[in-house]
Amino acid sequence: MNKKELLKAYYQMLLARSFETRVAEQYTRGRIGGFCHLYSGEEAVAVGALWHLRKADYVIGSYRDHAYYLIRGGDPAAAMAELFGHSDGCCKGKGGSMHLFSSDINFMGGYAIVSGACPIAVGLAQSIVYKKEQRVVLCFFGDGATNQGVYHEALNMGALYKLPLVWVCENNYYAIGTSVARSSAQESLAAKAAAYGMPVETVDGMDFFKMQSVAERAIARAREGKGPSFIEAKCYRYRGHSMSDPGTYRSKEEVAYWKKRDPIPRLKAAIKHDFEAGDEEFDAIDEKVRKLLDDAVKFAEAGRELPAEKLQEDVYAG
Ligand SMILES: Cc1ncc(C[n+]2csc(CCOP(=O)(O)OP(=O)(O)O)c2C)c(N)n1
Ligand SMILES: [Mg+2]
Repeated sequence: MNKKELLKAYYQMLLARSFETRVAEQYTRGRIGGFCHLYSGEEAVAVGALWHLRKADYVIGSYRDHAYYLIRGGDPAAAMAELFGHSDGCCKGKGGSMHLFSSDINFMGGYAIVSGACPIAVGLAQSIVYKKEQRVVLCFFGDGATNQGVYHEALNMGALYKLPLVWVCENNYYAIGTSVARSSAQESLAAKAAAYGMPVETVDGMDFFKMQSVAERAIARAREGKGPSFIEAKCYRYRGHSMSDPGTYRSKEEVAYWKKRDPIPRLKAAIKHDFEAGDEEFDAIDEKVRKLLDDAVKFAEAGRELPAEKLQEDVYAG
């Protein structure tokens, strides 16, 4: 990858991280209601996984969904307005934090039900085969999803029918406060998925380079019609499960260990090492992100809720 591409990856990660910082501020000020889960710490997983996708490909994921939407090219202002519950949000304020969606960028949504996106990903992939399209589906979910019944049905069907799917498991070691060790008889989530007869890989999800490389192989395989692959990305969320979780089940040492592996300074250092990139180039990106998010917050502040009589619109298709 050249310097320009790497600076783009840095920009995407910084945008995702900084968006979450703004969301936390606005949530604390009471402007955002409902459940709200932040992605801070896991940016290399999403940026790396999505790096080799094409515009026409589908992305779908869990409720921790702001980063997916932004990295796919969603408008930060429309996302912020959505979180505020305002009518100019990407779902007219009806979805909120957990249900961002935009067919314009083929982001088929965040889903609040643990593993809820997995069977829908299978359906999307089946539609691709049925319509003889060239797209692939990339589906994000957490470690907790791997204990759900429907998850196993989805993995089985995807592999059985050789569907154009890439499964990306964000193993951040916890489902709310329950660790993988306490909830999964098989702690290797890759080993658990291997039972369905598809290639599996475990990767350092805090490393953008490793993440994109593993995803590149999986995406190419899906595109060639060879069927799904499974990626277990080991990562860590820096904040509690949601805005209402202080995260007291994790030790300070554990959080500090993972903060040392922060994917953003790690990528910055790599770019500086490999190319002649000065601080001013990073400062310019920081400034661009700051301005974009200032504007996003202003846009959200200026909006209004949808009138009550419009609430039942867009509920059913057709
Ligand atoms: C079917 C179902 N059961 C329980 C919940 C409550 N719940 C919300 S998030 C969550 C934890 C999921 O953890 P994981 O899949 O590891 O994703 P992470 O939050 O770590 O990204 C649970 C149990 C839910 N939303 N859906
Ligand atoms: Mg988890």
